[in-house]
Amino acid sequence: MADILDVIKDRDPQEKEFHQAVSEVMESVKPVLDQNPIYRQARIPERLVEPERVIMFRVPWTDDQGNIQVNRGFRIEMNSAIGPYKGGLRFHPSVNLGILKFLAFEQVFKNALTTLPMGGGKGGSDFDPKGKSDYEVMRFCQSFMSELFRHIGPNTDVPAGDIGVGAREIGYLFGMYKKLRNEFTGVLTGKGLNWGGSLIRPEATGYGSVYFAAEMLATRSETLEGKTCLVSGSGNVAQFTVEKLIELGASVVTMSDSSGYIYDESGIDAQKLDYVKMLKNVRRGRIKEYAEKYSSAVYTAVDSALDYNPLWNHKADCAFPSATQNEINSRDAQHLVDNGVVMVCEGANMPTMPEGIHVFKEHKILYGPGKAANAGGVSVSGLEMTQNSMRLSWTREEVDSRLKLIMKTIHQTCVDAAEQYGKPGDYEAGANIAGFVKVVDAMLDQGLV
Ligand code: NDP
Ligand code: 2IT
Repeated sequence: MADILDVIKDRDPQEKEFHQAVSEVMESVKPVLDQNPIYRQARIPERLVEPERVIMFRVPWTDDQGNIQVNRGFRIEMNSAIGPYKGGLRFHPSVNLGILKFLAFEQVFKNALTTLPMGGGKGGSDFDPKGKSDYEVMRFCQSFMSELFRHIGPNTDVPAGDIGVGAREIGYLFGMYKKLRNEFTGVLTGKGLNWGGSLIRPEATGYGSVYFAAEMLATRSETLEGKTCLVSGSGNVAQFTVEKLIELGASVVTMSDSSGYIYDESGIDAQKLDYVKMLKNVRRGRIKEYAEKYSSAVYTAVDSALDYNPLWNHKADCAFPSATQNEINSRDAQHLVDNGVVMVCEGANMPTMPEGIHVFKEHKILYGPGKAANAGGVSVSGLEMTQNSMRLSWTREEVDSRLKLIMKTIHQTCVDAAEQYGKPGDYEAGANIAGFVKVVDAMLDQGLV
């Protein structure tokens, strides 16, 4: 039987990020496949890498000048073995089929780790919300939903946010779905609090990532208190990662956007974080302005001539990549190690390149892979679905304590699976193995579908 990587590279040679994600998972689960021949006999690898369904569609809309614009919309329904397809929508000019397939593939295993009944999916568009007016974003979202609505539903496929899709976009998307279906249902998560959203959903990915980090540190009898932390990104995940780190007594010294990063030696405190939230969520400005407001901070613009990201080259104890995929290469990883970092916790999806992961493992860094560390977001999405089904809403404390318990359980699941397969302390192997076994056993139970 041909190696599964050769198969997908042959079939879709341009989907580099998808190859990377599949390669990482398949490498980890080799011992599982070797010890359980039934999985290969049932052609599980071949079935896993082929989405159950891919939807691609035209999204025409008009800009504020009255010009017609055309974008491409996608929804990848990857795997529904353990529940309805679930996963975010990304609006970013870099979006293509390969990127969404990588995200959908990761989502399948991540969702399996959450303990909740959710399959995996992902979608989005190459639409760039940057610089667009609210009305333009609304018209785009309405056009996007005017096709997507026929493929999704509260028991079929439940999208949410990701890069470029936050509360504003989810609102416009939900409004159009409701109008077209004449139904008020929990078809999207990340909804507004007064129309079906869950408390703690905005915070969940960042908080969950910090809870996971605390669990990893606890295995070495350490806490986050007093730790210096590097955070990348300044969007949803980064903001609430910083918020929880401040609460736990850590000192966060960096945040970034796609134009550059700020280094604030005196630490980003709660007041400065409020400014970042206003800057990013209300004014939709650039992180550079932080350094114009606070003299303790230095701004460094992205220099595309560099083969490393200087954000990762500061003295620190912990790193929380929370922007995007492949933001840490092997050189960045080496910089982190050289600067004394002992733990890397991935808020983003696949932020570390394979060579970077290799450096972390070589140096026995506590490395929390995205599909485990950032699973808090989709977990609280799952809790939002539960609350919608019951037509009630839980308190902040209730949701937060469930989130904490889920992150603790995911951590333990990773530890146990890694140990069982002879890789103690390897969270990457543990997450991939545990997620994989849960999904593929369900596939076997359900026959060849
Ligand atoms: P946001 O759109 O809120 O923020 C994204 C941040 O990352 C922005 O600061 C953005 O800068 C930066 N960024 C995006 N693309 C790039 C790029 N190509 N190069 C450099 N910086 C970039 O998204 P989220 O915070 O929701 O998502 C961040 C990461 O977390 C993603 O990998 C996402 O898949 C992952 N994630 C998100 C979850 C969620 O619940 N939202 C759940 C689990 C994972 P700029 O504004 O300049 O584009
Ligand atoms: O990558 C992710 O887990 C998300 N963007 C959140 C998905 C969700 O359905 O809440």
